[in-house]
Amino acid sequence: MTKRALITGITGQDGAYLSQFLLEKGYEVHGVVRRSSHLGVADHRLRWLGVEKDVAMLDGNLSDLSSLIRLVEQVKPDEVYNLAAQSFVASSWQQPILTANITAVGVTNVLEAVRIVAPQARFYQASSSEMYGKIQEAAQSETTPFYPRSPYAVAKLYGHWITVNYRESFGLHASSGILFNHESPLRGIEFVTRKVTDGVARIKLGLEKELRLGNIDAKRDWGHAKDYVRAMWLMLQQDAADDYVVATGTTTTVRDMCRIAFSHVGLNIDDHLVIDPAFFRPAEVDVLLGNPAKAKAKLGWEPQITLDQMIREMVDADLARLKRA
Ligand code: NDP
Ligand code: GDR
Repeated sequence: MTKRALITGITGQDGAYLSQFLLEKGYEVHGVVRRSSHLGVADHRLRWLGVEKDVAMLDGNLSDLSSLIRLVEQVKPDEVYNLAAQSFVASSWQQPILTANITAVGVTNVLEAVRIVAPQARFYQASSSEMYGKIQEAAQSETTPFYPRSPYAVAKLYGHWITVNYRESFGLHASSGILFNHESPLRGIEFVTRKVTDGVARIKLGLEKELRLGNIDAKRDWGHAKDYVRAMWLMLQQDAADDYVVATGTTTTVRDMCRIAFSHVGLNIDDHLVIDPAFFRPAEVDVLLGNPAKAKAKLGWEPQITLDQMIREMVDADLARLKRA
């Protein structure tokens, strides 16, 4: 029997890689797409991976419960991956209420649609290392206390706990993946890795002279999205639902991540990097470092792509894109 997956956030970075992964496994893939005036470019990431014709795009919105109920009735999914969110931390101070409506309450909408229409379906919630926020332990695991530091992180914490609650209250097979930062050539341009690789490619091609960033002392545990979507799927293949940290176990400053990008094209970071207070945040998460021991032991998951490999892949993809333009 062909398995059916329903993915919210299918037009985002992870939605694209997860679609490709599930299609390779023989799944029928359906995705929720919100209506916008830019329909036609919504599937640009799926097109980059060459899978846009293999997925069904369905009209819905995380803030509209009736649309989600209708889609779950229509698709009859075996697995539901809730990846949709207002996912940019910096924007969450500009749009805190929208962030709460989509990134927090939106999770309850998806869970309700599953509970009412397809309670046997397995559910994945895209939780985040941002929930740890103000660091309390050297390496964060599933038992580390949370201390969110942005409206986004507060919303994600709600999404995490409502997932745990629906598992405990209604017996749903609902798992929460606490994923640390993961990137790729399909990363949104507003996030720091992609901003850096795009900026370095532009400087290399003579299109720009400088790269303006905020807090380059922040440390992140960066992995590749392609590795991380595999962990999402593995969680839903387990007999019992659970929560898992997904991380590399290595942390790097924004500054050192930039160095990888600049040196890949033979440029000196000090000649081009400018610190711009406009990119500092009202509250910062200084250090994130995950402990993926549980995912390794129970899921047999391990990352395969290093930060160096990933940043070089991203710079090369940006160079190729800019040369085509
Ligand atoms: P993206 O920002 O690339 O994608 C977000 C997706 O959500 C897009 O498809 C977007 O659609 C969709 N979306 C936003 N609002 C709505 C809405 N109201 N209704 C329906 N869809 C909506 O995120 P990523 O792919 O990077 O991340 C996937 C998930 O994982 C997110 O929930 C994110 O918060 C979480 N996460 C990400 C991490 C990372 O490092 N990437 C780490 C930990 C968690 P549109 O194309 O129309 O904008
Ligand atoms: P983050 O990712 O907030 O960790 O959330 P982002 O790449 O935006 O920031 C990482 C760190 O870099 C610092 N930084 C800058 N960030 C951006 N975007 N732009 C800059 O110019 C800049 N300069 C310095 C930031 O201050 C921060 O410390 C991502 C998202 O994908 C979330 O959805 C996800 O939950 C978390 O990762 C885990």
